[in-house]
Amino acid sequence: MVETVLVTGASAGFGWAICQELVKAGYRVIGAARRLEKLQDLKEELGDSFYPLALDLTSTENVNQGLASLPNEWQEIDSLINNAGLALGLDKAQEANFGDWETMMMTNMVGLAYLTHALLPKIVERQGYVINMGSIAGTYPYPGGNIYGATKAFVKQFSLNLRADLVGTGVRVTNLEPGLAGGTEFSLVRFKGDQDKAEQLYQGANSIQPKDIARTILWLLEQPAHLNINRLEIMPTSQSFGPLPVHREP
Ligand code: NDP
Ligand code: 8X3
Repeated sequence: MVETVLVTGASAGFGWAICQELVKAGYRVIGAARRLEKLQDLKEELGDSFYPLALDLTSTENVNQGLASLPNEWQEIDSLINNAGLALGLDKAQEANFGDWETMMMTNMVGLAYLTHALLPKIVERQGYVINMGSIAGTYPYPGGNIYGATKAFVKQFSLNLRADLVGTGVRVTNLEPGLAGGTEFSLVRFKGDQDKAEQLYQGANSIQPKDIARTILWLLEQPAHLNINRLEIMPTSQSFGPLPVHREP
């Protein structure tokens, strides 16, 4: 039986590469995002094993409509890759825009939780898998990471708490926590279209690439059913840890 996997954030970056990798490996993939035209391009490439689903995670109504619109042959979803998400801005909390905070919370937490809640009964029935896209930002604080990091800490704890509830069902849950990753729209979105600023971040860093994440997702899905990888933190070799700063009075 070919498994069906729903991947959010399929119109760019990690999600795009995950869809490519999973279809190549023989899965049926529903790719969800707001930009349907991008998903149609992916459909051109991937063919009948891919279904493009227009869906805005910030609207529960829109998520309901999207799921209800799936044709019968795409209704039986085994596994969910909650990959969609975003950071907006890198301002200090005291200078940040609250609208940006709301968008991050609505997308990275509320949307992710709503979709998971909607699909979980099916996933339990089919003993599937939930893979959530966390981040190192959910563990290590950094200046300007305020709400973005907090949303990823939510995703991490939600993943672990799902494990606590799902024990005995055969459903697996993983929180995947990447560090600096280029080749996606992430920084362009964070810096609101400032291409130079976005590019500078990756210069000389040999950062994680979408293909690395896609291969990791496939590896997770293909682990034997008796193994659950709870959390998986990945960094580029070039990224490491720094000392904690101390502010000193002059
Ligand atoms: P991209 O910006 O390239 O992709 C983000 C995806 O999320 C897009 O497909 C976008 O599609 C989708 N998305 C955003 N908002 C919504 C929404 N309201 N409804 C539905 N889909 C939405 O970023 P990445 O591929 O880099 O990021 C993917 C995930 O990985 C995110 O959760 C991010 O936080 C996480 N991550 C990224 C890292 C990095 O350094 N790149 C490192 C660690 C984690 P559309 O605009 O068409 O809706
Ligand atoms: C993206 C990684 O370090 O820019 O989640 O927050 S980071």
